[in-house]
Amino acid sequence: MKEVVKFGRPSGFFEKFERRPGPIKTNMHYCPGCGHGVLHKLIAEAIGDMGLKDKAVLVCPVGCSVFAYYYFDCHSIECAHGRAPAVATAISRTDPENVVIGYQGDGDLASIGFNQILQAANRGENMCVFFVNNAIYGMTGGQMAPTSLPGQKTQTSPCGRDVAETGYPIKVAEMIAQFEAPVYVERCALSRVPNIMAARRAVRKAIQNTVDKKGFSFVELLSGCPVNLKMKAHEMNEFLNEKMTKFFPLGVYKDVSAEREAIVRHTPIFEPDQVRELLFPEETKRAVDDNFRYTAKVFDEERRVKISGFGGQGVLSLGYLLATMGKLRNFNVSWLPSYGPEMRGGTANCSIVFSHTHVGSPQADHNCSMLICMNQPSVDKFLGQLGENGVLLYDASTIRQPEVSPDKTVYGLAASDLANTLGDQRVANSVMLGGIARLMQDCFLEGKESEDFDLAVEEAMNEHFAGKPQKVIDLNMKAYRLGKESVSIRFGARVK
Ligand SMILES: Cc1ncc(C[n+]2csc(CCOP(=O)(O)OP(=O)(O)O)c2C)c(N)n1
Ligand code: SF4
Ligand SMILES: [Mg+2]
Repeated sequence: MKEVVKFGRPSGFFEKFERRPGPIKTNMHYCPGCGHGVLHKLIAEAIGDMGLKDKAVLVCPVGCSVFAYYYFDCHSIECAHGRAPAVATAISRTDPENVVIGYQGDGDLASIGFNQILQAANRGENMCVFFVNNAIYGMTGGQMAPTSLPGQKTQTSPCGRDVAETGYPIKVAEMIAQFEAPVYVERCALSRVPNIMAARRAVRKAIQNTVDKKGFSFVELLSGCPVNLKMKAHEMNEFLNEKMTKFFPLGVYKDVSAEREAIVRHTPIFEPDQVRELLFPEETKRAVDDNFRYTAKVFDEERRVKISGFGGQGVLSLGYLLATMGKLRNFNVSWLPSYGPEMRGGTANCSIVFSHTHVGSPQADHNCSMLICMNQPSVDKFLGQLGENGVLLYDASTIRQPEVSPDKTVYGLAASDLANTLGDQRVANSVMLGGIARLMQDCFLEGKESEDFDLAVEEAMNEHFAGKPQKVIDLNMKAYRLGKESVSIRFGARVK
């Protein structure tokens, strides 16, 4: 008699399972009677028949089906336990032409990764997910799963699942169907032939929805694990048909696939200027004015500034003012404060980085372009971080004249004493800002940009002290102007 093969190996499977270790390269590794093998075949048939071998991306879980990629002749990726929905989201979003197929067990999906699947479903990611509910942790030897039935004996519930202790089995299909976004949710069983044929239809429908970009489709499959449930084949089928379906009724829980249009997601914006314009429309409008584009050579590279002193000297505010000026003039800028637990008297410093392009690290701890010190310990600690050709500005009221290498430029300004003459020690930082203006105009800025510095200071002060009485802004501007005209020490490489 001639042998007729009615249902051969689906073309969505490899001819031989070369990745499988050991000598047997034609059989799957699943136990006899396991539902995974049945579902694999349904998916492989669909991938082959629907011509998706080059487009399908199978997202594999941790569990007995961890090695699903041994078998499927399509793209595949293995994920950390429960994280398949996040990985699948990335694959789907990076290329909408990918046909993303999630595959998860009940421990993977309904326990460690439960939040992941709910969020992916709620976002309506374009993917289909096949959820193998075998009411047990199969791979690890039969511990209770979130879907184990009340009274079900497992390794971790030897007397049977006690709902008073561990709650009730989670009905995942029903939960997912409650969300607005999913288009199709069905529960099937991999038991007798009519059920398997219904599962076959469900698998194809879910995959077709993904091809059509309809969004999230979910098929739960009640599945056998005869080994861990310690059942013979016919007992396993009875368990699925009689016991599991009582708690997990089969059927379609939601199907709006026909009504839903294909999803159109906005193309993500990667252009920093465009993002800035969207987030800060007003500031961008002001800052794109030609006057605000600083073209000085000093800004050809990223510039790192460190400001340091005692807490209470306004070190952080001075840094923030500088950062605000940078922001108002369309620089990318970062401000990173660092201070001890004591607000006054302790040490404080901050890093400010200006750049025409992106800011790498916001930390200025080496190769600084400018170091501004308001107490002696700051000079002692940070002078070594001043880069080649760097500029130091120090408060000459409190700091002795530092010794520097010939490439450095040094500005000294008796900021604390000058602040005292204005009757308020707290404006020493604005006096120092005047010193910064002087050194910027001496060493780096020219023409329009040099003139603009005062305006930028005024705008930054207005923003920084917004809501404070006008006299606060006036006093700080006065301190700034005083600082600018009072620099008493200048020497080094850049001083002509
Ligand atoms: C982060 C992490 N925690 C725990 C495990 C151990 N572990 C491996 S598989 C598994 C449960 C698998 O059960 P299920 O998802 O139901 O798959 P099944 O084997 O039943 O198909 C667990 C807890 C792991 N691999 N990684
Ligand atoms: S342990 Fe259970 S789930 Fe795992 S392969 Fe065997 S039958 Fe299938
Ligand atoms: Mg399981």
